[in-house]
Amino acid sequence: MEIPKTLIEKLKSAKSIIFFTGAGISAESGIETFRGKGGLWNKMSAQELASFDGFMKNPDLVWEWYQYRRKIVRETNPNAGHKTIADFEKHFDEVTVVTQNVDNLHKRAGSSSILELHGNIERNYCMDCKTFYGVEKFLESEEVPKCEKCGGMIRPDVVWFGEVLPQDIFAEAERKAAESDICFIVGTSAVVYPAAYIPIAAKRGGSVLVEINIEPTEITNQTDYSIKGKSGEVLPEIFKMLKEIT
Ligand code: BJW
Ligand code: ZN
Repeated sequence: MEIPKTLIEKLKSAKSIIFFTGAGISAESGIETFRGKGGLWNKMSAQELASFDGFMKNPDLVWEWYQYRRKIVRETNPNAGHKTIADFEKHFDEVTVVTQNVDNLHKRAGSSSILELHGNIERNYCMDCKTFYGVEKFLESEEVPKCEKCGGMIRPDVVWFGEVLPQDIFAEAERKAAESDICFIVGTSAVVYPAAYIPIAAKRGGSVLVEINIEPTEITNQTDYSIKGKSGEVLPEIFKMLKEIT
């Protein structure tokens, strides 16, 4: 793994950093990615499992799939990539994590400013009265539970295909991206929109784009630095080099 010295120099004078993260950052924790080798969408239908229509067609199947993934999330832990991102807060005035992940691992690693674009698998809400429920509430339910207040169907608080992202969170993410000095793009294929506009907003605002991924992606040719490697190895190395010169 080759970390360019000029990147470390740029980091030295940076004040505001954003990390735009995707499923790849959690791969080393044991959570499957969606695309690429071994990705979830290679063996399962995205349309059936991650869309409103899919849920309405077969609610219990979709619910069961989310319960299965929740169990995996609870059994895993943040890895060196998540932890290093949290450590960046010790060195920079402003560090924002903009994540497409729903797994809560950035929070568990200790990051304090996290914008979740696609929701959080550890929350549910009632489709009728919009009451929110924590993950513990229906942990043992094998079928879609009913709301305690109104009897409505409970669904995971995640953003499915065709659904609108939480608008205030997306707007805040765009603003932080445009104001950032450096934007790390970590472990994402950068094919899902509108989330993939975040690094573009950063670039338009003059930010330096740094990609960390085991493979080239849709955004690679727009980045200033593309570092090939696992995020759990590359991020700690960058942080180590940064500490050595500051
Ligand atoms: C490593 C590594 C290691 C591995 N270290 N790296 C054009 C413009 C705008 C929208 C669209 C458009 N064309 C189509 C659309 C619609 C659609 C979309 O973008 N589709 C594309 C796939 C084509 N977008 C939507 O539907 C969005 N909503 C929307 O557009 O609303 C507006 C609207 C509403 C109504 C009508 C019309 C418009 C919503 C998108 C919601 C995405 N939801 C999911 C599921 C979330 C819940 C759940 O988890 O179950 O979000 S899908 C899935 O993809 C998940 C992810 O957050 C998202 C992104 O995936 P990510 O994180 O990039 O993962 P992978 O697997 O793709 O990549 C992993 C990467 O890691 C790889 O590159 C590996 O190499 C790498 N890696 N190990 C470093 N150790
Ligand atoms: Zn309700």
